[in-house]
Amino acid sequence: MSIQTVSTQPYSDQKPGTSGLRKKVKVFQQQNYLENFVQAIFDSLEGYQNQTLVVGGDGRYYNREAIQIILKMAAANGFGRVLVGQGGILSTPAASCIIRKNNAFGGIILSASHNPGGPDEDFGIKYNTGNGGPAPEGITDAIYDRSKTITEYKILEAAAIDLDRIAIHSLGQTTVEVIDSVSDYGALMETLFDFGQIKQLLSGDFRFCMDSLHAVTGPYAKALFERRLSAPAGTVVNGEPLEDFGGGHPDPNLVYAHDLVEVMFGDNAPDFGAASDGDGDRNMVLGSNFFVTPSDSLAVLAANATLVPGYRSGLAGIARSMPTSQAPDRVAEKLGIDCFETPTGWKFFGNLLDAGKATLCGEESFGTGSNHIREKDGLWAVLFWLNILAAKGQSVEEIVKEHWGTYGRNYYSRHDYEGVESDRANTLIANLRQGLSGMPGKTFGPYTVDYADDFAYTDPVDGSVATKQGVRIGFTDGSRIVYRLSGTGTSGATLRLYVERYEADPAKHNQDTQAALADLISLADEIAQIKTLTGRDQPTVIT
Ligand code: VG1
Ligand code: CO
Repeated sequence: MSIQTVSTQPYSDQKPGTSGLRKKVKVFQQQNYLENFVQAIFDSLEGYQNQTLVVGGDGRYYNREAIQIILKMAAANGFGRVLVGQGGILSTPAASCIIRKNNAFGGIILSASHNPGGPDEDFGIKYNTGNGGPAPEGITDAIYDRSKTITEYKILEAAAIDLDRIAIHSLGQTTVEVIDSVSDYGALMETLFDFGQIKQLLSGDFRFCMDSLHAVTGPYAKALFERRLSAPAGTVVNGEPLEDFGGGHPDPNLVYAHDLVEVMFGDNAPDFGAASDGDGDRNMVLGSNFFVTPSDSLAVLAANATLVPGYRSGLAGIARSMPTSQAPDRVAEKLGIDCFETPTGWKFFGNLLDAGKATLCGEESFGTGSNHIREKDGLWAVLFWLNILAAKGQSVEEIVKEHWGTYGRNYYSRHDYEGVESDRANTLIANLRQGLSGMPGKTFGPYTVDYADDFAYTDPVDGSVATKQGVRIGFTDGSRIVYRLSGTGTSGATLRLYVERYEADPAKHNQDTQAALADLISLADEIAQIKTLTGRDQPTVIT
């Protein structure tokens, strides 16, 4: 086995977005495209000689080929040990768990998360650091810079590793261990939740449906819920990971997880329903005929955290991404703890978690997590809900409505305009930015603008600054409109509009969300001229 140094030409488009580099599979299959990016990652790091690297992905099309390339490049670049999930499978939270448990130098996760998979769909790759979390912007910027000037990469000439059997292999001087994808993660969950109490709930009359959407959580959910926690066989549906996720979007929301939504809003609906995304870091939770918004979910978990063994001693703080509703802020206020507001993307939570400033984190995009790892964690959120349901003996709807009764309700919705021409989307945002300084004090019907800005964030731990993270317009009654462009898409631009209104009066807590937000939604269009500038009459996805 010899190390080859291969000459290459740089690509100009390898800038990581909200969560790693995501492109069409066909783009990744171009000559040396993946190799260049992997070498750019290694070239941006220091001190990894003889250290451990964790590698795994969500099982989508091209996962296995990519892993074989990465293993040979890790060996040629001098890693001492590589841990790879069996079959190339590691959910994003499991990868984070394994990096931390093994004191690895870092990890490479292959996923385009909730984006579709298959030969004509999406692939993705991202680097996580030794704390188990997504690389911060300092590192992703360095990787991008390096990718623009790269001239060669190193790869070992060797046969492919058998990824399907748990075994230890030698690749040149490097040890490659094919490990069980589930066991370390399952053991961590067991330290956090009252498995006895949950088991009692799941083995009784309580009915639970977990939809893994043919993505990575299938094996994890079956091991945890059906085997370890005695839920009936068949509780986990669509539990076989498929390279194309069965042709769907592995995105746990009301639109793409429609089979589950039909079950949960049908006759004789189960008590609890949940779904997770392609790489297992997102979650959607539903009660019988009842949808819990991700922002409310974070608030409810925070308010009830001390019912769960891993959080018995309380929370140090809560963190939420800027567009997430302010429901968690109200819980933090009552608990007398901080609530941090960060830019979109889990990488911004890492420092707060490492510094012990936040215990729970969440995003409106169906992401919830805690300091147990450094990624959002879909099945963790499902277990957290099950633990609360078991401890309180109430239904999902009762728990959420009681929560609104105590804290008030933040009506909240996100409208996505997918596949908009990039020029049109950029013009819309540029126009908004230009108008910001004149906004405060303006009135629109009953709404008076309190503040208007382009969100900037200074990390309270390392002082790093992130600018241009989304246009916010806040009104004097606490309502908000937020506009930003997605950083995870692979074609055209996706405009995201986030709308929020607070309602203190319990008599007004049972309105339909879109109706309750209707005047703000039309105001959002009036201010940004969404219909005119995007050429779209309505959003592609409403959550
Ligand atoms: C989206 C979400 C963001 C999330 C990111 C990665 O980003 O809005 O909250 O962190 O996806 O999630 P964007 O830039 O498209 O809005 V995942 O499950 O891809 O790892
Ligand atoms: Co994901």
